[in-house]
Amino acid sequence: MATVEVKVPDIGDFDEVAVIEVLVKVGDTVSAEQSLITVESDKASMEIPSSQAGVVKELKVEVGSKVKEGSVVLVLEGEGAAAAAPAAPAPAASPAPAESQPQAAPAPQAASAEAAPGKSGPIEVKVPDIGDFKDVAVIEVLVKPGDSIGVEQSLITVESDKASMEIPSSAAGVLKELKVKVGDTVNIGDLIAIVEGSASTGSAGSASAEKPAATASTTAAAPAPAPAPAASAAPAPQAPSGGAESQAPAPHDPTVAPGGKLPHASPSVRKFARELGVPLDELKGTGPKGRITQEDVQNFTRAVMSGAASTKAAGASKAGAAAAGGGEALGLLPWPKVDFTKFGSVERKDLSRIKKISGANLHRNWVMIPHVTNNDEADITELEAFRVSTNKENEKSGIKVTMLAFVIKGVVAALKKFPEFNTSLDGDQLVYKQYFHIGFAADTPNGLVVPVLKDADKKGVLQISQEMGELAKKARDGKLGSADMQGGCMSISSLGGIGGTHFTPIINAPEVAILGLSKSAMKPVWDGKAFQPRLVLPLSLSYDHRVIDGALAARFNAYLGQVLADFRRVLL
Ligand code: CAO
Repeated sequence: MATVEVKVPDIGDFDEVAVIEVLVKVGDTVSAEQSLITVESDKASMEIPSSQAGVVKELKVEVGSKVKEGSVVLVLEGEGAAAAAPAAPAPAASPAPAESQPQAAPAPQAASAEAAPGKSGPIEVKVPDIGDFKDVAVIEVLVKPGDSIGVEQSLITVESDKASMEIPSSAAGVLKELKVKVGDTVNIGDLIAIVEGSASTGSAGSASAEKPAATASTTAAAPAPAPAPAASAAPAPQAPSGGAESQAPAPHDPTVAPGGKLPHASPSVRKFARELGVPLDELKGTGPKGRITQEDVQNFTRAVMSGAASTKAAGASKAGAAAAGGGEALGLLPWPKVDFTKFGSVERKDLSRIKKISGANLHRNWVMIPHVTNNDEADITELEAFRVSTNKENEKSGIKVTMLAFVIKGVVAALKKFPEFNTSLDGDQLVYKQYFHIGFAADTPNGLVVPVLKDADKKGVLQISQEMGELAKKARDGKLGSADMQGGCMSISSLGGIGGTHFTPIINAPEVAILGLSKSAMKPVWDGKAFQPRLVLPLSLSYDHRVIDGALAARFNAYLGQVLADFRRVLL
């Protein structure tokens, strides 16, 4: 197999740059344009991509090596290797190289400033010579108006299809105006920002001797919205609407410390961390000068996954972790560990399979859905009389009609009148269902299950009663299939056969409401002239307050009560 040397291409005006990361190892199969090493000048860090595909035979550099244009990075062996010329670096001013010889991004000089060094007043900071690359996408904005910035502090990260690089400022002062935003494309000479200069304004490309080498890690304010691109060659992320000044509040970027400081890491490592959601500020870099390497990010991720470490994660991820079982993630006290045998004899039994499954679901739903319960009552005096007479008439059929079957029909009528109850949340969208499948909680010897009665709108009360009986039997016999428990629009939990006055049922996600029925009882109800003995059914409607307002819930429950009081309303 033929071998080829991959060399450092034109990296701009810089003589020698330090290798701070080696991203591949001997034996790796690399593709054309895959990043091989990260180098760092005193102004920026950048990645040197491979000019061709192949297998790494020999590495010619290591962390700490100094390289310059033409230095051999590694030796590749592969199909394309023989044919491909060594990655002869194209001079910055030459036409773009052939596709098979991608060129690394040159180290950008500090963004050029219009104003003369040392002058105070507004200074235009522009994109410096970034080599042959045209229309590079801005993937991060690292500063915001009002920030005090230093000379050579990184302002933005840009990304071509070959590499990402940071553009540092040539001027010190207060950032007055940003002229770019994430998603913009920029070219040499484009205006990045206007800085209200101070006396310390530096000249374009100047590299102060005292300046620490790691420009990418110098302090910068919280970046503007920076959606993580999927890969370095991914198209530019969608720009947020409006100019930089009118940008929406920045979404949480785990790679930026809460104080707005950029952790000491190269653009590719920050991007990698963003993709994994790793908070870089919580990592200790093992690279030179404490730089966070890709390996550090991987090790941290492994540690979190194995439970050996945890992040100071934001509320959302904490809630997720809590839903997965750990209350510690919510900052709660650990579950009390008690030796019950100290107080008397005990027996231990495993939770049933159903209890384990339903428990995890109930816990998630309780934690993640903001529940509110609306309690109301329905006068079912006439309906109960009708139910009793219906059962008498149908005695021979063997079908017994319970109140639950009527309530299912009543709930369908209410769902039609208040379609928000027949929805599911999907991100920022509500999915409105045009079918009416009603789940009902069934008590079984092994625990709670929720079979779903399909197309309740198309069925009469007798058919609903019959199917409910069959589903309840299947549930008790442990014979419900998963299809029997899927597709529910709203659920009903009836404890009416047992007792209670009201309770708070837990919503069966992704549904947005559940109706709890308690035991109906005769009550004195004032009819305007006198108290009348009426049979009253308690209704407890729990709803997802993200989707349903309290007033709507009260209307739903009141309407359901009216329907149950006079079923002719269903016909209206
Ligand atoms: N008020 C007063 N009595 C009621 C009533 C109510 N709201 N609902 C039912 N009843 C009566 C019935 O009329 C029946 O009386 P008779 O035996 O005299 O005819 C008796 O209570 C038993 O009814 P049932 O439970 O057999 O029938 P159902 O249609 O009401 O319920 C089913 C069916 C499967 C839902 C029920 O058996 C069940 O499992 N319920 C428990 C649900 C549950 O556990 N929910 C809690 C979930 S959260 O942990």
